[in-house]
Amino acid sequence: MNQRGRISRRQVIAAGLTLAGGAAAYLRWPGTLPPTYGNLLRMGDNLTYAAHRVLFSRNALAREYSVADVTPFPATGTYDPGLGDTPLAETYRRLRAAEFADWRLVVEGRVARPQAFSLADLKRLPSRTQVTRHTCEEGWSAIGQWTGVPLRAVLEAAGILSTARFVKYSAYDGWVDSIDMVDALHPQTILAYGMNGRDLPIPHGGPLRIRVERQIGYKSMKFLARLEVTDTWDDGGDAGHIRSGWAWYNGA
Ligand SMILES: Nc1nc2c(c(=O)[nH]1)N[C@H]1C(S)=C(S)[C@@H](COP(=O)(O)O)O[C@H]1N2
Ligand SMILES: [Mo]
Repeated sequence: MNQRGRISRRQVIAAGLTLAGGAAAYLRWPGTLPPTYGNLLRMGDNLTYAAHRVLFSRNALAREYSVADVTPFPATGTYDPGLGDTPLAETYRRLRAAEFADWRLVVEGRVARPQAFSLADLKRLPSRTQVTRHTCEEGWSAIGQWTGVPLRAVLEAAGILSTARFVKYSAYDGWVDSIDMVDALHPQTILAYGMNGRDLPIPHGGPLRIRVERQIGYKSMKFLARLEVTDTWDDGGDAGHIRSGWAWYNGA
C-alpha cells in the first residue's frame, strides 16, 4: 500500500512481474514440466499445471461433503480386471480367488526401503475417511465416501528419498499414470480400501484404488498393483493417457 492507502499502479505492475517471474522460474526448473510432445494442447496443460502450482496452496483441500450427500455411483471404465487374458488379469483372478490375502502393493523406486504392503499392513497405518465428489471427463459426477491410508503415510513408511519428484502408479488392467509430489503428499490423496463404509467393491477398484481429489476422475486409478517413486517425469508412455489424449494434469 502507498501513503494514500491505495495500491499504486507501480505495485500492481511489480506484483504482476513477480508472478510472471515465479511462473517462468517454474517453467525453467529442469524437468519440472511434463514434455509437450510438440503438441499445442499439451502446452496448454503445462501452463495450467505451472499456474496451479505457483498460485494455489499445496494443501488446499477439495470440498468434502457429509454422508447424507452420498449419491448413487456408477462403475465405469474397467469394472473387472480379471476378464482379460493378460498375465496381469490372470494374476488378478488368482488373487481375488484367495480374497486378496496374497495381494501386495509394491512400493519401489526412490524410497529408502522398497517393500510390498499387504492389505492388513495398509490398514494398520493411519486411516482417513472423506466424502468427496468424483468428476468424470465424460460429464457425470457422483459423491462417495472413501476410507483408506494417506499415500503420504505409505511413502513415509517406505522412506521418501530427497530425489523423489513423482509417484507413478499402475493397475491390474494395465493402466499407468503418475502425479507430482504435491499431489502425492496432499492430505486427501489416499489409497482407498473402503467405499461407503464397506470394503471397496471390485467394480470400483477393489481391493485398492488411489483417490486424487483435486484432479479429474481418471487420475483416481482403480485396481492398484504398484507404486514407483521416480526422480523424473514419466506418464507411463504408451500405456498412459496419451492414448486417449487425456491431459496428464487435470486439476481443479
Ligand atoms: N485401473 C483403472 N482405473 C480407472 C479407470 C479404469 O478404467 N481403470 N477408469 C477411470 C475413470 S475414467 C473414472 S471416471 C473412474 C471411475 O471410477 P468408478 O468406476 O468407481 O466410478 O475410475 C478411473 N480409474
Ligand atoms: Mo472417467
